[in-house]
Amino acid sequence: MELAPTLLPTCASVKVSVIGAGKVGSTLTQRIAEKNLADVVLVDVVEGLPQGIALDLMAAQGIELHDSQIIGTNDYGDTAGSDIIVITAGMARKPNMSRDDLTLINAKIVAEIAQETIKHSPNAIYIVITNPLDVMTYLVWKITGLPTYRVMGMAGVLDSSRLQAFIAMKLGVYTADVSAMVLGGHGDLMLPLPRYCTVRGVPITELMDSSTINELVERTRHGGAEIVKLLQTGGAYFAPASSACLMVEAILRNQSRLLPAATYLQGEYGINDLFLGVPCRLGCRGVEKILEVDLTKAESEALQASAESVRRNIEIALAVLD
Ligand code: TXD
Repeated sequence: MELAPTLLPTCASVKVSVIGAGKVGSTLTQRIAEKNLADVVLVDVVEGLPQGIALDLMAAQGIELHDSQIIGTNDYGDTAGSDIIVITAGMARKPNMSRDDLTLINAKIVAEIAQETIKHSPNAIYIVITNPLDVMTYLVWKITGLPTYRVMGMAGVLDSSRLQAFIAMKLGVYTADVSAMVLGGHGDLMLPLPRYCTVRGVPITELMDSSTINELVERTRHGGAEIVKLLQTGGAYFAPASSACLMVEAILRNQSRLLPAATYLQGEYGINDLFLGVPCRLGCRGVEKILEVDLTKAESEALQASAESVRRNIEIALAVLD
């Protein structure tokens, strides 16, 4: 049968490659596909794993009613021409491990992935998820040589959504009515900002006493560890996948959303040459703007402490790669 020439300039669709077909990568693939955001290429070193997950997800396509194509592969050639590359590959925490304990092993994995993927998708926007997040994002930027606005890390959306959930649970209100903000590195020194948390515009400082707020702040700081301890066999992945999907959607749909992301700072908040979580405007070009909110002296000092801890770890990671 001869096909009529297409009226569209090309039949190519939007393509997102997810590297790492573990818990976060496979759940993110499901979210992207079921929201019909893009075709997804899922890559892993383990033979059969991404292929099996892709086949399983495709078998649900007729029920979930989406038309995203999902391909599982061990070959980076299949990622060619990706619009977005999400890196989730690497080791996850075990009980009693900090995110920083993953630096040595994950630096090598993430560096190799950055090298392989940029060859095939020089125009992609990168979203890094692997821990320690702020350090791995820096490595991806260094290795790919991309402009800073095209590389970002996902953590602030997750940390903020945890705080949002804890506030909603405590007050017994609808979660989406709560707006919460967490800045800083994705570690124990992260900086939840109760002054900027509201329920439909009402500051939570008017709805809860300070000891309750402190309790929620501490729970947020250790939100990841709380889940690791319960699961015993890995870390959180449903909310991390949802958080990454929100960022993918903001970029692909050019939504100009104000979201916290690990982004490259050049003097903003008095910090230089570091990726750290701050509020950004995300759109089709990547990080389109960094928003500088006023911080008190104590908040500013806490952000600096978080930055210094990330800086020390970047040095460790770069030393491993030398
Ligand atoms: O907020 C955040 N940024 C995070 C980060 C929230 C949750 C999880 N976070 C981190 O993501 C976590 O600490 C890990 O460093 C990563 C991935 O977590 P996940 O829970 O998905 O880990 P899994 O299930 O162990 O999956 C990791 C996969 C696994 O299938 C490996 O075979 C694969 O990574 N892997 C690789 N794929 C491709 N290439 C290489 N080299 C490779 N090495 C391992």
